[in-house]
Amino acid sequence: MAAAEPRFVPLDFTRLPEAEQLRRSRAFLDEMRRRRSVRRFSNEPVPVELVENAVATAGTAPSGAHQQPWTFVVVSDTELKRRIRQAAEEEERRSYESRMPDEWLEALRPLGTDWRKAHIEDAPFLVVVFEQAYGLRPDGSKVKHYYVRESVGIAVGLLLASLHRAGLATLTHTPSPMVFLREILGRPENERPYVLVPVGYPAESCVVPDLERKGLEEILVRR
Ligand code: IYR
Repeated sequence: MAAAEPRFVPLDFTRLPEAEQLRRSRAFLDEMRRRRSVRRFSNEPVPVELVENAVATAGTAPSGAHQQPWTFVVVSDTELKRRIRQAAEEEERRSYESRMPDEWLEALRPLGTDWRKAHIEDAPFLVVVFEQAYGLRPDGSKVKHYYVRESVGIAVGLLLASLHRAGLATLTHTPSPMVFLREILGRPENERPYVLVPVGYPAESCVVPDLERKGLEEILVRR
């Protein structure tokens, strides 16, 4: 089959005055500095459009060869959440009790995590992100995908930023191994679980680890 000729259209770009650029840039930085990973959620409901808009925002991410190799499963069903929590806790219990080496447990100590994952049931929504290791044509043949992990990682960054900007709390949770998510959520074999993101409001009792972020001078190199 002959490939179609590439088509180009004018870029939709708005040039901003510098003062406005700085205002927006500083406001976004201030906002993102307040983002924290939350492990204690209330069960207060969340407007579903906030989550769907965040998924749509994630879908604007750049991706290898523009293949958009991602699927976002938004889970609100109580029974599904219960099953996911149970499976995650089974794996996590084994990990914490015997699979994770001491060095890893030691690295996690400041975060205060353990195998219990109540947040999976408490949060009103779970966004389970899948990477499409390859594409599937309608006839079942495979399409090679490029830079899948990088593309999905960028999309998840945008998802988290959107949810935070909408006044919601999130956690990036990667129960390990997490193939059970494909089974419970009935996803096809080309999709691999990438991350599980509980979304909601923090519980009244929510505390977070007393962490500091690296300063700009530690992460930025000027040449
Ligand atoms: N998946 C486990 C362990 C864990 C690992 C890392 I690296 C973290 O930053 C946090 C937790 C859990 O979710 O508890």
